[in-house]
Amino acid sequence: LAQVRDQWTTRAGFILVAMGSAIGLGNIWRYPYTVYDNGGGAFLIPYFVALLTAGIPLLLLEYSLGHRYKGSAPLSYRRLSQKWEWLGWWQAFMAFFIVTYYIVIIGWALSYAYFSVGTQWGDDTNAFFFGNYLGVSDSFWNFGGLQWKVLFPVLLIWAFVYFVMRKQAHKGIERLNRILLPALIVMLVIITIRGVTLEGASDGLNVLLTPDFSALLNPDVWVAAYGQVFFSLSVGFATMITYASYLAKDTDLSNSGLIAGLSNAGFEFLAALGVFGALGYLALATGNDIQEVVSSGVGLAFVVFPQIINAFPGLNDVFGLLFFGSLTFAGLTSAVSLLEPGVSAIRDKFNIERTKAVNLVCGIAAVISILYTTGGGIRFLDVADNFLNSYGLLFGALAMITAVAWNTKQLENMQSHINNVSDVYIGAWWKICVKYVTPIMLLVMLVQNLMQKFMLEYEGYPMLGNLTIGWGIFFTTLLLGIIASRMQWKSNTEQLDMYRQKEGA
Ligand code: ALA
Repeated sequence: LAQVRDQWTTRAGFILVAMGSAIGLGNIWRYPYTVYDNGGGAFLIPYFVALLTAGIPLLLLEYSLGHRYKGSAPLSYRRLSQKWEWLGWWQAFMAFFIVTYYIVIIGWALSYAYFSVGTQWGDDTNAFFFGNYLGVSDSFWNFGGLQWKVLFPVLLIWAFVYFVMRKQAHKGIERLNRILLPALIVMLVIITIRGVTLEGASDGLNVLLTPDFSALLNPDVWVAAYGQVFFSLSVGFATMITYASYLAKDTDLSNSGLIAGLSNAGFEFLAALGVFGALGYLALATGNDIQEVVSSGVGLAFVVFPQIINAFPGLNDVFGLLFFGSLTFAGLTSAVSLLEPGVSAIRDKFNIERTKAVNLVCGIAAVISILYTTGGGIRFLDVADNFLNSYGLLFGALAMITAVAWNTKQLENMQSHINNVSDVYIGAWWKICVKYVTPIMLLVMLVQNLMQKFMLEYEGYPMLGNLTIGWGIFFTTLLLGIIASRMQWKSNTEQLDMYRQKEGA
């Protein structure tokens, strides 16, 4: 191809960006609540089963696709077989739509880092978040106008992200991760130590760690575990294919994958310990039961955490800054990893400069994200997030397995490719997981999810809202993927085909 591919400076640089992509908003507020809601300590069993049989194996599959075929997701799939190019586009479009709201949550975190100084949210943190800050409108279709308090930080985040993305990957994304990731890790460790040493922390930790084994019989718990592992490892977003394509030729893959996958799980667990320790403290300080103070998703970080900070025994501003600062940092390193698949795909296909591709991708994404800064924004965000995560990523992963293992039958070649370059030997377990275990689990989960949600209302939102926003985004990404794959390659297609013949695929 005419353009020189971006390349990470070293293998350590790659591990860093892979970890930065994985460790994100999912680790700090999504994981703690998901564990709590799905059987506490017992959730760790399905979580580790999902991590070892699906998360890490698929992570390695994505690494091997990107590294072997040296391309963005669409180019890598095309080199696997021309008929699968659409899948690369679909996954890249899903990452693109996810980042449009992901950035908005980072904007909230940035605002809250600022509000931490002098605990500006006051005593009623619920009214502050939904009322004063988000200005939530009264019904689903009422956009309620732009919320400048939300829009402003979101635009700041966009400006920063744009500045990082314009530079070549090793100068922009890699450097960002080199600075933010170590800082983030130190901040998370401090939060955890402080969280578990607070008075009453043990009550919170008991709730988190006491297993409810009956939860293991509940299929929803397994669905939640797989969903969490995929989102958290950034599997199914085309990110890891893209990142691995920027690796030098003989770089280890399996060891890097194990490091990234296991450390992500470790940080998830650390964050959960800190958060639950702090919840135990809040329960004690307010004289409530822990079940009463815990809250789900967005609420846990933006309603309950401010309460914890209010009740903090000294240095509350600092703890607030640490918590919301780490949320912002974790979000930023993941957000760039959600934008890169699109940028890389457009550059490969249309043979354009990085800056032009970045202008296009960031420009359109920024405009779409304005929708989520309106009074109705949080509901649209919730529906979009739910549909992309519960269906999009999982269907995408299933299609990826079908493409590699069943249709083109390249799994063995992928395994040899990994083993040729890596320190840790990947055995038959990997093929069994990718070819049989994961697709069966994914199918069961998807059927389960579809039966529950296809015709039902989600979270009591109007049917039309789910159909248009939820399913609308799902099918839009798919359709855009198919259209993009039908467009003419502006780069050297002959070279693409020659590659396939050489590989005998
Ligand atoms: N993997 C990223 C997260 O956990 C997307 O937030």
